[in-house]
Amino acid sequence: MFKKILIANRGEIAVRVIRACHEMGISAVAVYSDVDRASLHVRKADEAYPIGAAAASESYLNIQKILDVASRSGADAIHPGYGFLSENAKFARACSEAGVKFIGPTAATMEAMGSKTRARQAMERAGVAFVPGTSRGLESFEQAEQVASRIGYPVMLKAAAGGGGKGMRLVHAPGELKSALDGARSEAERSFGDSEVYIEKAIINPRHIEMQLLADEHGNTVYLGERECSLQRRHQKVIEEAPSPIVDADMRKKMGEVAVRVAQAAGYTNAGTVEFLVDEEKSFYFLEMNTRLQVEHPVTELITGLDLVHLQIRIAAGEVLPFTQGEILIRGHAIECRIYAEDPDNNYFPSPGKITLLLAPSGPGIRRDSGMYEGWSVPMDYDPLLAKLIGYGTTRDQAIGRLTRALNEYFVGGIKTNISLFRRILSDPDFRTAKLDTGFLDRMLTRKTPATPSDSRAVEVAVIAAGIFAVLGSSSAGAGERPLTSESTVGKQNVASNWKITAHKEAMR
Ligand code: MV4
Repeated sequence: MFKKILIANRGEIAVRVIRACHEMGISAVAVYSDVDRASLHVRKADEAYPIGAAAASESYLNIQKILDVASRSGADAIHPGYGFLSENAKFARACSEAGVKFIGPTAATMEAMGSKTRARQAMERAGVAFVPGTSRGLESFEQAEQVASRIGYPVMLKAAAGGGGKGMRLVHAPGELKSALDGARSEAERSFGDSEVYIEKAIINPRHIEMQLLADEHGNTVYLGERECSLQRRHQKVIEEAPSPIVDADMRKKMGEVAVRVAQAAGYTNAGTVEFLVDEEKSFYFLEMNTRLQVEHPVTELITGLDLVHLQIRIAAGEVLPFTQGEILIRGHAIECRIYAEDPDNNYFPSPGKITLLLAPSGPGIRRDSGMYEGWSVPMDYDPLLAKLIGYGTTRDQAIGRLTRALNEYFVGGIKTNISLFRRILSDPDFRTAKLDTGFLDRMLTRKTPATPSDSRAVEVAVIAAGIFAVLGSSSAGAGERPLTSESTVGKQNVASNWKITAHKEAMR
């Protein structure tokens, strides 16, 4: 087993992996950019090394600097987290050449799955259904016209090197095809340096359901159940849940066995996810494979009782999977909210700055994977994901109830967050009856609702009012409560103080 693991990432996922290392008695090495010097993952690591300026290309994407730290620290393995270098075949190869174990699949597997057309060709060989269309790039406009009329409009043009919706064009009629193809090609070239574009039948209002996989290095591959990831805004997941409300045991078995076939066809090892599009008839089609641990892995952990990061580390250390498919049981329901430093009243623009007050939820059925702490300043240089709040229950309704209760306990002062968005989603009738598809969030956000100040503003007003009441309204300050003094005025949020939190609790009752 490894003695020391370098975590080549930052934020909540770096904290998450460090925790797994410590639970396994493994020393954790952090790397950090200049703006991350005081961040939580640096505080929790056993060793921490500066690797450069804030720009990811100077730090978290810099293969040489990360490998230098691996060698200086004597790390046996590297966990890449998600994003950054986690799906970079060049990095995986550089790790193995440096004699450091990359905790993830091989570079060859990453390359095979990294191109959407190469992945579709692998599916063709494995007999796996993918969305009707071509498994190779379009050679000409005439070929695009022929395939489009064969599969029928609307069609979707996609960049082979793309992902996350970039380089995608929905085409409703033949007259639009030429300009859409030219546009998709030039965007693909600009964004990915690869203009290859393929075509698929467009599935209207699909669900995005993904299957978690685990494969050891001895030929054992299992599926751990699916996640419903249809609630996305601009191709960014907002809420994920497991199991999917529309997948029954029979469909789960079918999708799981297909996903295992995909993994075996790709020679996959470690944790991976196969993404499907599911249409209204519940037919499912291979979309793409993700060769990394995903942000939303906690919902699968909660319903299976498995720790995916522990298992990733054990698999990378050469261990055999400690269970068979039949021993994997799914119990209960988990729903995850991605808490972002974004301003819901200003088009969800990032809202960096200092966290001056942090009241975090806990209690029955609540898990919080967080990378923030009170007094920390959220940098503007990276994805503004602050934490993931996961609610677990025996049923979906109980999970919703717990998550709602926890969101009402969550207060992050000093910056804006999207916490109010989740209160809206979880109380939406269509969400509560699981009428979900990839268009759900856009429909909900464009629906007119009475203009209400975002909750954080409302809470701030309540805190101020309660604070004034707490001082002026009561005859004497209670035990441990300091009277209002100049340096602790409420509302300015300059310092967290006992009576302010007391006032906040009053406001939150
Ligand atoms: C599609 C599709 C409909 N039909 N492909 C979006 C990003 C990438 N994961 C694939 N995506 C889609 N591909 C066909 N043939 C609809 C989407 C899509 C989507 C898919 C999953 C989750 C959210 C989405 C939001 C918009 C469009």
